[in-house]
Amino acid sequence: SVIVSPSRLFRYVTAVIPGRVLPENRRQTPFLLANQRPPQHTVSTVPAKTYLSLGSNLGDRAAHLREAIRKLSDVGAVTNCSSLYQTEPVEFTNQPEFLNCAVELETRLNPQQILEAILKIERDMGRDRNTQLPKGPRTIDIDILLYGSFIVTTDELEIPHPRYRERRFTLAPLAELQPDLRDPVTGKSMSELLAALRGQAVRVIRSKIAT
Ligand code: PH2
Ligand code: MG
Ligand code: MG
Repeated sequence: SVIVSPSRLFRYVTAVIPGRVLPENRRQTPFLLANQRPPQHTVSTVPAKTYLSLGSNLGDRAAHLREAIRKLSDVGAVTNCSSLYQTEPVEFTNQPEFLNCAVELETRLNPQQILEAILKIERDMGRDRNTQLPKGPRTIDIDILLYGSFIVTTDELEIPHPRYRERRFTLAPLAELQPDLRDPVTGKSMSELLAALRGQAVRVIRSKIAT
């Protein structure tokens, strides 16, 4: 039988693979055979707890984070927000300091639907992926860190976020919200992952930002 190309397939499949853990170098894009029907249900009856990382390093950064959190209430119930952290830029270091925070969201949307919703929020807030550098200055960046304990690997999405374990600007806010939550890939808790990091200055500039 014919295998549908992963990019075409992705429009059909809600690629949520419960409890499936593959080593980093063996992650596969899920595939369906051409004659298989795609799952019909893309909206879950049980709300998933998902954790997002928000960042801004252009303009009124705190206002951008607050606006993004307000807009996220259309995507699901915002059930918790971390403190606001001022963080040293990592990876692409020649750019202004960021403000970062983490948000807990309960939603019945699947990961692809969440991705579409957050990309729309980014666009509505002036983020232009065609003209701005991928890791450069931005008014707002919203990343999905965790979606329950699911592991999702598709052409467009990788959950858990592939780099969140190495980044203090994602882990410090997340560990503040859920220190004992375990990463579904490594089995380590957020506080263990955070304790393993070196460098990357972050400091709380405001506790528990208002929503
Ligand atoms: N985002 C990046 C790259 N580097 N550094 C900090 N401190 N905060 C960020 O949000 C950030 C970054 C790419 O998304
Ligand atoms: Mg990012
Ligand atoms: Mg992003």
